Amino acid sequence: MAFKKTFICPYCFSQHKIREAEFRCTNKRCKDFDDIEMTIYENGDLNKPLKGKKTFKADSKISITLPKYAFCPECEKKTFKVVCPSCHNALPEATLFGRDMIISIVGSRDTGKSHFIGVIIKELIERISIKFGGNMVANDDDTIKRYETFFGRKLYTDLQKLDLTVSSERSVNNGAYKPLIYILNFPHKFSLPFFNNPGKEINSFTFVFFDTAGEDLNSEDTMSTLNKYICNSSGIIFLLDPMQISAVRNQLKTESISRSSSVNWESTARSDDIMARVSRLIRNNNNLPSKLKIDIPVAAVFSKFDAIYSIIPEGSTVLETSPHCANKSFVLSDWHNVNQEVQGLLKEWGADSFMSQLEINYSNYSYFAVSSLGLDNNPREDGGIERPRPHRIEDPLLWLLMENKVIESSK
Ligand SMILES: Nc1nc2c(ncn2[C@@H]2O[C@H](COP(=O)(O)OP(=O)(O)O)[C@@H](O)[C@H]2O)c(=O)[nH]1
Ligand SMILES: [Mg+2]
Ligand SMILES: [Zn+2]
Ligand SMILES: [Zn+2]
Repeated sequence: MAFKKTFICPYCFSQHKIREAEFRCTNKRCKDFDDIEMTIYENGDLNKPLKGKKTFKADSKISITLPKYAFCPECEKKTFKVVCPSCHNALPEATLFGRDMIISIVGSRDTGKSHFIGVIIKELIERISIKFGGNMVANDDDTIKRYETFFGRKLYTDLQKLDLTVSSERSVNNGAYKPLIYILNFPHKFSLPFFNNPGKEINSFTFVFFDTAGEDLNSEDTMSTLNKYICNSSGIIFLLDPMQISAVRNQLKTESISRSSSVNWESTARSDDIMARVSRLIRNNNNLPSKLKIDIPVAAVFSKFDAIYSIIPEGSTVLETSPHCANKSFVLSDWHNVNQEVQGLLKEWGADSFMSQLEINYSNYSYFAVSSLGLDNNPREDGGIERPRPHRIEDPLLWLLMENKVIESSK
């Protein structure tokens, strides 16, 4: 594999050349310094900056890549710890040597982003990665702790639906503004015939999830970290709440709606609005003229599919269980049907403006329908749920992995 020249920091999403990465001294006896970058990243008080060991650039006159270790200019001890020059967080090895894979999850408020993230991470670790012969592990203890605090404990131990995500601008003290970082190890898709090792080669990916609050997406100027997260992504999962479409609301009993939506839908930003904002943002950021389409693949996903299950025509493919994991590949025939069926529903429900936003702005997109909680698992009056048993939650993600040439497709 060719040497990687740049990396995207999985903490602050800024992009740097590999040789711009810095080292941090790990000698406990070395002096502490004010760490401005880390203080800014942690939303701390710059008058009382956080302290940390010396960070410095390696002396790389001899090498164009990053050396394995460097010597602290303060104490002269050897260190192997590599940090991001922008935020000073320690970089995982997979970030420096593997592929970056940011799948951004966007959507207006209440579209089910948090539930989707909470459930897909669990499913990726326990089922999906295993089925494909790989694994997924948290990058650090902090990711494990934050997953448990914000998602795992509620969904899988307390059996409660999640609260609305607090805006990343305001949730300074709870750590919700930090991304969840995982390392995805997948067998190499292409086994080399000359080497007698089919399936032995493993690809590592830094896999990052960032739970955004819907309200942050409503204003373009609060999007700094969010902005980089979206613009640097390898794929976008755009969640749509079917309950925000009036034709759907009219067909369903109001009682089941109130329990799967916690905000007044009329006051939330419309999905086509958010889609337009996201597209404008990527265009500005990547200097893309409006004639050219954005080439990041977009999965447009109906969340909360369980809530509209009753109005889906019998015999539809979206009602069947997802076949991809069992096939260890992305099954194109199933995908084709689902894509057609969901587009059909959107047309029927008059969501034309969203569909044309997608068409105008993106060269590669596809429609999906998922349920994070699962069929017959609409939250009760008191917020109680049964253990999530998701329906087709892996479909959009596996499609994006296929588009990024991580997994194979089959007919
Ligand atoms: N029936 C059903 N409701 C869901 C599902 N996922 C989320 N919800 C409901 O939708 C509301 C908003 O979900 P949330 O994940 O907080 O949305 P976010 O604002 O986009 O993060 C929650 O109160 C849940 O009750 C699902 O898979 N099925
Ligand atoms: Mg949320
Ligand atoms: Zn030192
Ligand atoms: Zn960083």
